[in-house]
Amino acid sequence: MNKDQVAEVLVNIATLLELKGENPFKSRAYLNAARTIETLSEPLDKVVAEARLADIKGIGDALQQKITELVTTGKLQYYEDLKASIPPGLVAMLDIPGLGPKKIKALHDELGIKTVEQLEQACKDGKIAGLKGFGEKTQANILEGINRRRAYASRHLVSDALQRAEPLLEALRSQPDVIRCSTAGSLRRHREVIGDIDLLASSKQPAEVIEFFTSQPGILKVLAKGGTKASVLLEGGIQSDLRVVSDADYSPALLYFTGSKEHNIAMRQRAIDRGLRLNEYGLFRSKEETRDPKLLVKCKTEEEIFEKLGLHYIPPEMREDMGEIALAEKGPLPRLIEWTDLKGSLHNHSTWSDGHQRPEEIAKAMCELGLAYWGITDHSKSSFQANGLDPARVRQQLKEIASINATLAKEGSDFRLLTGTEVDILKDGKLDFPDDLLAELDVVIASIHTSFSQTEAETTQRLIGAAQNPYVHMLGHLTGRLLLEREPYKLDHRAVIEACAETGTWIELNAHPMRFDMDWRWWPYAKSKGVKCVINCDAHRFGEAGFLRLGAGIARKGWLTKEDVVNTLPLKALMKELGKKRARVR
Ligand code: DGT
Ligand code: CA
Ligand code: CA
Ligand code: ZN
Repeated sequence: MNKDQVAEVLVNIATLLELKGENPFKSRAYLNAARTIETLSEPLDKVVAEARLADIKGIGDALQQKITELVTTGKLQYYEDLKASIPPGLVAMLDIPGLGPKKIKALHDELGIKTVEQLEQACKDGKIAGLKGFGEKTQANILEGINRRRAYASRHLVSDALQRAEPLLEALRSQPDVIRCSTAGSLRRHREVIGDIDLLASSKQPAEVIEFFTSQPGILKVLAKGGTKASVLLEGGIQSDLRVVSDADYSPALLYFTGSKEHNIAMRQRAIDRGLRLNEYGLFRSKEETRDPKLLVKCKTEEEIFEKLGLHYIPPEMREDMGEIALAEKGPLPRLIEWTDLKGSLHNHSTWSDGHQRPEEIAKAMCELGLAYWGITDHSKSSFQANGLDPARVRQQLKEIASINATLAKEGSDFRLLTGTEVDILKDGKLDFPDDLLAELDVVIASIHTSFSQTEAETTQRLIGAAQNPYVHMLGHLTGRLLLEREPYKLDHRAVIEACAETGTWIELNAHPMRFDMDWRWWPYAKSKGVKCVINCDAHRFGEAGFLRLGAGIARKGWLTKEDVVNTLPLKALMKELGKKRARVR
């Protein structure tokens, strides 16, 4: 097991101990150990092999034994026994938003509730509201949480869907009977959340392609299998549909199965208005619904179908019936941003707060990826749960980063780390750091991490206040949502966007696949007001640099071009932009 896997087990143990009502210090010890392991600068197996774990602060003999067992055998008997000692329904309840181990234990002890179904019934019977520490509001929240969890269960993050889809698509591409193939549906449109993975292929031997597809690794179950269609359930719980058509039918089928449904309806109406018919089999010269090949308007590509309907090509990400058809009628669409246009991420964390690598390691890794810069914007002091920095530690960090940059310069590298902070916007709208400290930093992101249940007016005012601070470059993850986990807090997007426009403040497109925040639906409005976007990884570890690619996909859904996104600029031009808002007050 690697560091992250070991840390995950330790965190789970902490939660289970809490669920059992064990001494809180015991579960805190596991949490601390998890964090220590995650941020260990040496390879874990080396430390284990040399029996040096117990030398590390916070790891005693008992923990050393357990971690050693995990690393060497990949399992831990203690953890297995602990899991077996708790009704599985209680563990499942942990997924319900707003329910933590303490509350679940109370529900179990007081009312004997062991399953989510029993909990739902108890809420409906009004039995929860009367419990000490619960009340009407909590009862309603739990019920809503249960319903939401049910709705979430059949949806998947686009990152997870891509990870499952890419090997399947690769395999199809290598299959000799396949002529063309692609993803379709919401995945091709790069929606933030996906129902299922739609795949399309063209072939003269559809049955062979179906056979090949259904025998791929990673398939839990073949749900349906015919001569030209198959549905499978993939490991991880995502369903995937493959359709195989003749190559002549490929483009209309791709257009149709890419959707969205609303975009398709608008396209079909457009065809009808021109005395044509558009369906999954093609574009036909007909006033009635048909698939008669004699009436077919031959189109080899999607571009040709758009052209025959008097439209410029619409990239899949824009096919959401949000005005793209009217735009494509007027002229070529703007050239949307590509992820390779991005030169670095401005919002990221290091071991100084809750990140997993040190600035020095990060600089090396991001430079090797070919990026031009990388912002280190750790949390501010109020985010104590994320090990936020006080001003003294920020100034220490500034020195460390200056020395890393000096070394880079000496080595002739053009790559630079940028100093910064993700400063908390406090409950009352004030920032967690004074202006003089913010003025010393290259990049200042202001984000909300607390008091999510304020009114829309309060939250909006908090965000506008932050935008009005001359040292705040951008607002981070605007709505605080966690896709499939936590709903956004309420805010007036228009008012915040307008305040950003007035003050010259940028808005982040947080590219973490659970966030994609600000939502893509608001970017055309922000763009119309002249508000710039910054696509940030909010990376806490190396691998998350890859979020840039996902974030660019969402930016494309928001109709953004390279010019709309600040971190497409090279270092020098970026530094100049970072100085502009501040220059207004000097
Ligand atoms: P999802 O799977 O819920 O994330 O969303 P989609 O958009 O992938 O929807 P899905 O998988 O039900 O259908 C795939 C495509 O087929 C969809 O993007 C557009 C097309 N489609 C599905 N149902 C209809 C429909 O009733 N009318 C039209 N015009 N097109 C449809
Ligand atoms: Ca789909
Ligand atoms: Ca589907
Ligand atoms: Zn944050």
